[in-house]
Amino acid sequence: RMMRKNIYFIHFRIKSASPTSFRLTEKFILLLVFSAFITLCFGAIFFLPDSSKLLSGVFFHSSAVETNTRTGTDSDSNVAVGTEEKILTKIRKDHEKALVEAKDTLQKRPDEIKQDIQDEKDKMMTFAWDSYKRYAWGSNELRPVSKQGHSSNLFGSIKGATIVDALDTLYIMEMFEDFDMATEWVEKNLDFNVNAEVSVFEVNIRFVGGLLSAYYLSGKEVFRRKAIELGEKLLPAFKTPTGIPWALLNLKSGIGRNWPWASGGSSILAEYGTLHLEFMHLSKLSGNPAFAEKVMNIRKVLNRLDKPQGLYPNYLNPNSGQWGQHHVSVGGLGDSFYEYLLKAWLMSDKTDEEGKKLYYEALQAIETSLMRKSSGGLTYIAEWKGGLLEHKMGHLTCFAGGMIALGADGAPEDKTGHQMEQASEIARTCHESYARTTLKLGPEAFRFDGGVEAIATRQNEKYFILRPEVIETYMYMWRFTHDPKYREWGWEAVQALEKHCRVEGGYSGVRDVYASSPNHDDVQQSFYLAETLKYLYLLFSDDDHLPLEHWVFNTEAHPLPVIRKEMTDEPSQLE
Ligand code: DMJ
Repeated sequence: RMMRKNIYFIHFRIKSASPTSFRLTEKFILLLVFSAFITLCFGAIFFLPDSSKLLSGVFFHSSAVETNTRTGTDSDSNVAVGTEEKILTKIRKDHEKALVEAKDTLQKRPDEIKQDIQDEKDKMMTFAWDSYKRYAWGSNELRPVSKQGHSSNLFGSIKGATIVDALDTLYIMEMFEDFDMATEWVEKNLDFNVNAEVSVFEVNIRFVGGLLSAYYLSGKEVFRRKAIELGEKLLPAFKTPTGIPWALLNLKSGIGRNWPWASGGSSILAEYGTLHLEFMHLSKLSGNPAFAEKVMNIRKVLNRLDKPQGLYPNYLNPNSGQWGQHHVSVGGLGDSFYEYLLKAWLMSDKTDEEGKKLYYEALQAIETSLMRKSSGGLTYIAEWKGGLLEHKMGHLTCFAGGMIALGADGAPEDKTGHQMEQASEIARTCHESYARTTLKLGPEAFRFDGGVEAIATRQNEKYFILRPEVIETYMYMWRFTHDPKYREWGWEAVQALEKHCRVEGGYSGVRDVYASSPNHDDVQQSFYLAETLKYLYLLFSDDDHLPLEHWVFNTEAHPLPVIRKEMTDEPSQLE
């Protein structure tokens, strides 16, 4: 507006000037234009690329290379050489200055990016949320292409997964009107009295985790009440001979079972091993020790078992308490078990020494038996099947960069630097898995065999479903190193998401990241709002926004406060 005002002002002055002063102004303007032209010419000569050659040609009728080969016997040319050298030295200095400035700009870029992404993230979250509101309000997820609700059977007939998963993101991004709207929906509509089978793990990380975070951030009692109510509904899942819970549970009958495809009726490591954080908080908030007892018992069962090469197989039979197939993975079926060992220690104000010991021992076994470097120098975490390595790394496994960075500080035997190095190498590999695709989005799994590195070779591993793990790792790496490349990589992901995943009715996954144009899967996953957009936001936020010393993120990116020894039941304030 100021500029427009100035323009009006100049316009007015010119119009109202007398004919004489008008001619004077004309002369003045002419002079100005002329001197601008001269300045431009000089500027072009000095600063255009290859200006040294241009200078040599224009001023000395010889190239800089020729000058260097001169003998210096001719006095005229000696003068020229001297002058030229001065100019070249100046150019070199200017060049060095320009390099320093470029480096500075690069340092500054994250701030610019930050501004862009702060605007962009608002737009992204607003768009994802508004689309869900418009087309799928109350359903679990949104189908952004067909513009309707989507209900995954992971949640039985519990509704509103996106609402509960997004609550804390809305709060953190200060979208308070939407947060209030979501709160009202929870109060009136979130109902766990359903006669349906749910995934204990999924309901715990998304619903219990989401409600707990919403409670700790906002202090609203409804979230505490609902989290405890749901936690109580999950308790029958632990009624097995060993106390290792079932994967699936009917919330009405309390009858549980395991996935029919899981080795000999086994429970899954990443599922029964990813209850600890939420259940410790449930005990704290309810005063009921049962929650904590159930998850501590899982530890006891695991402690009694032999671990092949110190590794934890993905399958454990809840009846016999014996391992199923000896498959080991830091990706699907195993991933968040390791994450929760470390985070249990951190969330306990570093009092859970057993969690700490188990985490660092497991990480050592992973390093020895699963972590490998490709011939092209990329570090990856392979999978282990009955003693044989499968040189494949999942998108899910990419969270490990962030986990290892988060734990590096407490690493035993001076291994902090070593673990930070591992974390940064894993981040680099995962970035490569994005960079080597056409759409610049990461495949579900990528391989290091048959002559490829960090590339998906099987058609059914080429999809991208808006997963957060790679951005999660960038966020942790940024917090611990402040290396601008992590923000740049995050920004690359934003651009790819905007270009290929954004459709008219929200954000969608894509079926093949190597295709020349995206084929959309028509699902806006609830974890896109819970995790992907939240981690992106935090990647570009200041470190004191949800500081890692005070908050521990559950595996669905729901922040839970560290339980201080002296902590009361009062909700924490967002820092
Ligand atoms: C999320 O639900 C959680 O991060 C979980 O631990 C693994 N998979 C999805 C996101 O990819």
